[in-house]
Amino acid sequence: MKSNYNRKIFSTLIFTLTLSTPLSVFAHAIMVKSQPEQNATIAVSPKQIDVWFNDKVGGEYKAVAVIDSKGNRVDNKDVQQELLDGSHLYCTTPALPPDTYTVRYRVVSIDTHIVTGKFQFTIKP
Ligand SMILES: [Cu+2]
Repeated sequence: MKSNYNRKIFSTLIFTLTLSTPLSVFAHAIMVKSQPEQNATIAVSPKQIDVWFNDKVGGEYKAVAVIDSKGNRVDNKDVQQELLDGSHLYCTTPALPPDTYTVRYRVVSIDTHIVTGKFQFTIKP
């Protein structure tokens, strides 16, 4: 109860600061790079999916999911955030058969905004 209240105060404070502070200080997260790259066609299943943002993102509520063309989630549900680079999230995947996959991500920006997005890559036969 108390920590929820504190979190609300903190969020409000961050929001207020965001209005009066240059964006570079409390950045809204934007995906800037991924591995595999967006719309890439690759010949071998990746072992890991990497997503990088323009700034570090929050450790809570982070999610990266890999979905096959039938809508099944196929990643190992083990999303992690790099300790020394908080802008980098990754999850591992089992050996994936040829298909077009959609990667969906969700993060909380330092400016407290929730950011979701997706991109695709294809493993060719
Ligand atoms: Cu934002």
